Amino acid sequence: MKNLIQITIIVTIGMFLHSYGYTQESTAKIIINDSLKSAIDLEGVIIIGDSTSSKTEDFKSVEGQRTDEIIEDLQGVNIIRRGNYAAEPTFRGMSSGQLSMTIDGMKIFGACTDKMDPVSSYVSSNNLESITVSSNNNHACQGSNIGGGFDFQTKQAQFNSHKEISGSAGIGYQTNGNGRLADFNVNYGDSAWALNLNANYQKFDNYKAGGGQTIKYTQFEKVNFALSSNWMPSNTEILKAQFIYDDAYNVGYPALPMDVSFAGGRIYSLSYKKYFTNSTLFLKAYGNNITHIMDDTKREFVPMHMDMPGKSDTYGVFAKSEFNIGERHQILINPDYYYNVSFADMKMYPNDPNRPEEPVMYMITWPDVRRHSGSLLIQDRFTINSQTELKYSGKIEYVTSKIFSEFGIQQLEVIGKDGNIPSTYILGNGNAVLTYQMNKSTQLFGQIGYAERQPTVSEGFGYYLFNSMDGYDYIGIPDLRKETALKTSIGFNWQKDKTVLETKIYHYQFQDYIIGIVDSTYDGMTIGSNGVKVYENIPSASISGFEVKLNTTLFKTVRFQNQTQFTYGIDHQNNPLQMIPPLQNASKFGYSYKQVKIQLEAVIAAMQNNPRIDAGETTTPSYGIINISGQAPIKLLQQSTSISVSINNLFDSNYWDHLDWNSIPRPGRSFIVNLRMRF
Ligand SMILES: [Cu+2]
Repeated sequence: MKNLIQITIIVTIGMFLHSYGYTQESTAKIIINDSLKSAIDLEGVIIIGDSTSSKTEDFKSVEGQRTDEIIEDLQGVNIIRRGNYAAEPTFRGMSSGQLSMTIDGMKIFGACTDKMDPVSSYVSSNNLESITVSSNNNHACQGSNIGGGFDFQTKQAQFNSHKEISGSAGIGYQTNGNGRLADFNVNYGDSAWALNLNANYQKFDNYKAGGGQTIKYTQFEKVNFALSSNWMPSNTEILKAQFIYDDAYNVGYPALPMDVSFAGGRIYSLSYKKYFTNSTLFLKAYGNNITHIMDDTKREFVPMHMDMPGKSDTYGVFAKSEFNIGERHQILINPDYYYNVSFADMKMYPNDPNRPEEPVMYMITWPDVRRHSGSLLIQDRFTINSQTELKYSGKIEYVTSKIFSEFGIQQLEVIGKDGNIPSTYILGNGNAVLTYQMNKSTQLFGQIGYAERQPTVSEGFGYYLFNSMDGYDYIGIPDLRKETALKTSIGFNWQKDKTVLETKIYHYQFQDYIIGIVDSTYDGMTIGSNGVKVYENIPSASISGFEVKLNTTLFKTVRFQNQTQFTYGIDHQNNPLQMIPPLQNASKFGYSYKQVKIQLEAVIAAMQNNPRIDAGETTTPSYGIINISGQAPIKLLQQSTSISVSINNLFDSNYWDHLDWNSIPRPGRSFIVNLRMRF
């Protein structure tokens, strides 16, 4: 009832405010994901079909927003929260192994057996240039997977910038959680050299949920530096070097039994691009080293203290060559190789005063799994006629993984598995998108694809990984079959003047869907666990849904955006799949006059009464929240300065999303103030 009243209030206020507020520009259809292009050519990458992209200027309505808050705004995207930091992005009810996540095309695999460190946690919001979310895994040189992927494009150093040295610095404060934020960016660019340094710092204490209850273990501290440098040795060549340094300390995870004392990422790359008359060649070599240390020393009532470090090292190289065959075919060839090492272990310290002789116990949870992957993608963008275009692609990937820890192999023998045999998969992926420009304002598209993925390191090799959502220890199986899916989507875009309407319907039909199934022949190892689940292939599953987005102008001065999304997922026995978001609607009203901007946002989520009970899910009530923000220029020290003030969760609602693990309430009302100076 309370929720119904709130929703009514939200809608009423929304209608009333038709005559005020706004900021969001229409979604960028063109992503200039290579900022250097402007120095040479102006043509961007055009995303065709079933994808969403967002440029920084579009989503950054509020200064000081965090990366996961930005991601959550994207169409088809929801986030899984286990705490206040590093939420895990999902796309249409698919997560982790079903999606690929890359930063500037680089493959990165988190080092946490509990998914506390999704790839997005290693990019800071002020270093983000754009995010592309695509249902077609082939477009952006990503790994084989089912659901598509996210690519996070970072800021690049700009040549010939309007000033040789330019940049910005900002500080912010958030009342709820005592959040302190600071960031800094400086760019140097002449005609041949460019350098960009970006820094970001955040520190939060525990936040309060709506109503005032303090949510313990929601604190975190994070620092991120990114350096990118570009050099143009000639008019047609660019050489880039990039380094990202990211450290997080003392990160609480209230939905899990453990926190993180340290999570660190070192991400580096070198790339080369050459423009020819009718083609381009791009080469990139990269590496990243991710360290993750979980501990429970800050928790009360720990029956057995544990140390759980993990690491993931990835090295890769890929090439992309684009060229034209005749007038109608634009070909992309993309060979790709990467190597990943994943290792995680745990030490358990018994502290039963009656049994002081109990020794420290040791276990390896990711047994030094070394994975090699090589793939080749070929794509043709075929212009059939002036109205119709067909983009089709095929990708083949060979991937092999082997355990290198003797101890890990012995552990598997205990449960009757031979860990000496490498697990090898040949993965085939194919995709076709047909777009038809019906008339000046209407574009239709239809997409069909077939996709295969290998099991993740946890699904294939995890050993007694505790899942605090359902309370089971999970065991991976090295000889799981690959998961496959047939996927289709259709939709249309309609655009006239400043109004854009985008609609999509999609369906994914899985075979050999990978999921944990209770196996009562094993006993749980974690104290208090419900038992053991083993990863298995179930015969089938499906996910379907729709997305609608409207962007328009009301009363000439107010920008209005409305996004609706719905996902429905079931397994072969018609039981609901886990982590499926309910119907959601988000509206934004924005008003801007000169440099003053005001925005009102209303988010409504329906109840989710279709939980997967055996995954530990419960029904989730509906909720509605309102956020308000405003930004204005001020004069300070003769510099261009702006101040922004926001109120998040205006009515202090006590709510949580269906995808928030163990129903931990999200933050209540919070005031945020941010001061930014540009030079
Ligand atoms: Cu972790």
